[in-house]
Amino acid sequence: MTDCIFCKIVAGEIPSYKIYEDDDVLAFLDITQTTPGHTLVVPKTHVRNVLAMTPEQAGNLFSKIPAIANQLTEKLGASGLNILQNNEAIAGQSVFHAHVHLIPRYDDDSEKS
Ligand code: DGP
Repeated sequence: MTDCIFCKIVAGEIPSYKIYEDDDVLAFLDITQTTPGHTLVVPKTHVRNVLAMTPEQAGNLFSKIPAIANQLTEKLGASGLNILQNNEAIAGQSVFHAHVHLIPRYDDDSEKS
């Protein structure tokens, strides 16, 4: 999709700090860094959100989450991790290319979520 910021990140047209990449997904640091290591995992093929996904698209995305989440948690020394996923504006989605937030949690972080 020509006007999608995450499609541009996938294409390398906008820089990102890559955490993980394979044929189906790209994981990169979220620009907002809710906590250090806050990462977004996106499908390389444009799809609006989970509500618009086929089962195959969902499987290709969500099957990668445990390994990426474990890698982040271990490398950053986090004590846990939030997995968040917003669908449509009413639910907090601001970028309309499906993505999963991985938010590492630390014993001394100030996030209340
Ligand atoms: P959501 O609100 O669930 O749609 O989350 C969208 C996230 O995308 C938000 O946490 C900020 C992040 N974001 C928006 N633009 C960029 C960008 O250009 N680069 C990166 N790395 N993250 C972005």
